[in-house]
Amino acid sequence: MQIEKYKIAEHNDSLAPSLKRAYEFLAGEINDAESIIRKLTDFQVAIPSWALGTGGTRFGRFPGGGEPRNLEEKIEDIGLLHQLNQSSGAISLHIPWDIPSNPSHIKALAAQHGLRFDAMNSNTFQDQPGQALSYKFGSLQNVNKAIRQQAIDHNIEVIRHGIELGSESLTVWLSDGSCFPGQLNFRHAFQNTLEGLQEIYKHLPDNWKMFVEYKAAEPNFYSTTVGDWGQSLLYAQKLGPKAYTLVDLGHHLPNANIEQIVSLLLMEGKLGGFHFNDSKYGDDDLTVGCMKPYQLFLIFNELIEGMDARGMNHNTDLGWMIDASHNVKDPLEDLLQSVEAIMISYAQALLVDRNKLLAAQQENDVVTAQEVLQQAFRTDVRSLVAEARRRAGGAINPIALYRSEKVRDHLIKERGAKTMATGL
Ligand code: LRH
Ligand code: MN
Ligand code: MN
Repeated sequence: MQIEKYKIAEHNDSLAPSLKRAYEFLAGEINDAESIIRKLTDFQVAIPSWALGTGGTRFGRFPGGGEPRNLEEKIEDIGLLHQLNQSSGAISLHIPWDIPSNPSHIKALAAQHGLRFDAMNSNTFQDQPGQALSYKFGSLQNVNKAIRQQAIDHNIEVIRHGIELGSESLTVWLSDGSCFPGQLNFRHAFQNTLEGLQEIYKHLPDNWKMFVEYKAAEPNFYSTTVGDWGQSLLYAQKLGPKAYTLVDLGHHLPNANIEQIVSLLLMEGKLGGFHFNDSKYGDDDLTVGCMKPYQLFLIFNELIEGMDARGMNHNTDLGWMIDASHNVKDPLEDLLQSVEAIMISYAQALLVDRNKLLAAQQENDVVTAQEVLQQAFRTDVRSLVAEARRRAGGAINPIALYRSEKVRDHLIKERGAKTMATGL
């Protein structure tokens, strides 16, 4: 379903006076609101195809109704999000959950909704029906060469699907590792994995990037073969210039300083992309910004500092993706909240007075450095983000409009109350 343009206009008219008051006040308080609005308008975050259904827990799955039944409906859902916030102009697919049976039709449908295809994700962490060999003891790391080859072939197939759709990157996340001491020879596991990645790398078109995603633990709980940013960077460096590290916010050991990781990866030109989410305990995949908004701001602060130092384009030079989904919210409302949290943190980080911060750092003036950061973080930028959205043709309050238009009820009527999207 789509929301008629006049509905967005009516909604915006009703909220325009209060937005105008808030925005004009803020624009008078900060430097160059217009340039921040332009950056916010350009900034697009890819939505993961697997977040459109109510995510599973290890113990059960409770679909909420009206979930997309196929890739076409997933694209329609993201089209709707993009209509509302004008910041979700890309989709990230997971194969085989989203095999496009008719790629040119899928490509055209996405284009109709103003969406492009962000990174393609491969899946060698589950066995699929009819699959010849099992990944129970890993995929690229496996002691069995035939299993390694099966995983390599799958990744090459994912690249092929991506080429047909116009994607330009492959994200490889491996669940490979071990659950018990002694289970695995770490060196052999690393070498097998590197050889497999090298084989896959050979099949990347010239304009493609490979993102090597790391994760500290789960499903393996003793060792993970791409367990942290150091290991991912090691693979990426050995692979070559098209390989980069991908940071998923939920994939670190507790209290890891993610902003420092980001800064150093950027310095090395090896940060490729992001999976945004939030967490309290582990890879919780919660809504972005719901637990640690200050951490998110500090990460964006380093992103902007590092990207500007390297002359990078904020929107196009890194892969921005959400990787969040869970089981108690309407997935579309949840994604609207996640994108909003990203835009807010980005806007706050754009407000940081970099010259003043650098001067304070040079003088070891710790108090001023903290003041500079917190001045930006404590600025309420919601009207700036809403104004950027309004000017781009989106809704001033996407969730309010989604609710008043009863989108979920329509989706349930159209698709049924018992549908379940493919995914975790
Ligand atoms: C692994 C992960 C990875 C997968 C996705 C479904 O935890 O973050 O990105 O592809 O979840
Ligand atoms: Mn991820
Ligand atoms: Mn994850």
